[in-house]
Amino acid sequence: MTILVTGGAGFIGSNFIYYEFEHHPEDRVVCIDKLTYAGNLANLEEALKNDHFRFVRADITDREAVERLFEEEKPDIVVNFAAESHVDRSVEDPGLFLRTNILGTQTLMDASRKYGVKRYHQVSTDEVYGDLPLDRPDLFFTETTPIHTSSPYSASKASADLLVLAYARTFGLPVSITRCSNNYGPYHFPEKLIPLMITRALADESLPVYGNGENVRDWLYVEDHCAAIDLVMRKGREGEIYNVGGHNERTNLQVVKTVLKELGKPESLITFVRDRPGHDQRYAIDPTKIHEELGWLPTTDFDTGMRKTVAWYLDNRKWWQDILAGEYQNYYQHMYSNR
Ligand code: NAD
Ligand code: TDX
Repeated sequence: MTILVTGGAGFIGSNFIYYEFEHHPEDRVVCIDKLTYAGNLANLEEALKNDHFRFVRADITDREAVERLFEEEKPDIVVNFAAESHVDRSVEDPGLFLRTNILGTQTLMDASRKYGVKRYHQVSTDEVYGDLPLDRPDLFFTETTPIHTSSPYSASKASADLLVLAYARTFGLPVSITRCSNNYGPYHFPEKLIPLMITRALADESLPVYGNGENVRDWLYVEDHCAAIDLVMRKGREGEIYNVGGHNERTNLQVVKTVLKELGKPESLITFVRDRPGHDQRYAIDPTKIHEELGWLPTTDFDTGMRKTVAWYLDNRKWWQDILAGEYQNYYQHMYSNR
């Protein structure tokens, strides 16, 4: 079987490619990635040595390039990870998010229709449901929670989801969607909360916590997300949405303090900065459906996952130091200098 993975040079996509090689070594994996600032071929160094792997640098909104690749590879399954994924950047430049996240999805689905793929899987997010209030810990997102987005990023992801469901209903495209909570683990780009805090704490730099740090995220170790996607794209029911999360809610402040404790760094590094505009309060996933239908359960608890993640950043300093030495340096200045 040939699996086309889009955005495979990013955080979750690269972890997913390694998951596939480990669990389905008989399958061929083709990766298409534009290599934006978030895409990094170093993530795929090991994959590139595998005979069952091909990497193609292209933009998912480039119809000609996408169709050429489908013509050459005739993929059985398409898994779409490719996206602009950082909420703060979507506040700076919404247009880019709409192009990649919505029109890119359309381009991939048009090619999937033309070449008769057996399953088009959309990697979506819990952010499409908006947020939950902090004083209602009894509430969780289910697959029937109405879409209610807050940022240009989440609006673009929700728009893509609606388009996926429309292609299923109108054209009979065999689709599935997973909506996952916040991931963490190896290859996480150091603009996101956990890797940003690890890499800055290691340099004894201030740790910018937005607002009062009481916003809650539901954290899932990336390998558990990969297992869920693998299960849904192979065995999940066509046309269905599956929420993915492991009931691992933490305030941002708790997460940052966990990082500091793991690294043996002082809490005095924490600095409260101006809040993110439209900042979602709390995300919390109810994963009952994927558990009951497909038997999925997370296998890595938060403490173990954080230990593994911090160890990975300590063992792979060159990976993130190369990123910090590049264009990303300007990004930090631009986004945080006036906070
Ligand atoms: P990421 O930013 O680390 O990686 C995105 C990848 O997509 C990069 O390799 C980038 O080069 C590529 N890409 C971007 N625009 C492209 C384009 N136009 N054409 C081809 N490639 C392009 O993102 P991530 O954190 O790995 O997220 C992957 C997917 O999972 C996204 O769709 C995101 O919305 C979703 N998701 C992420 C999380 C999370 O916590 N990170 C949680 C739930 C869902
Ligand atoms: O410097 C920071 N300080 C801070 O307090 C950063 C970068 C973040 N935060 C806060 C904002 C959020 O409440 O930490 C929380 C997590 O922030 P991000 O890492 O930017 O993630 P989030 O906005 O929750 O979105 C992530 O999860 C859902 C991914 O980036 C999305 O792609 C995914 O869909």
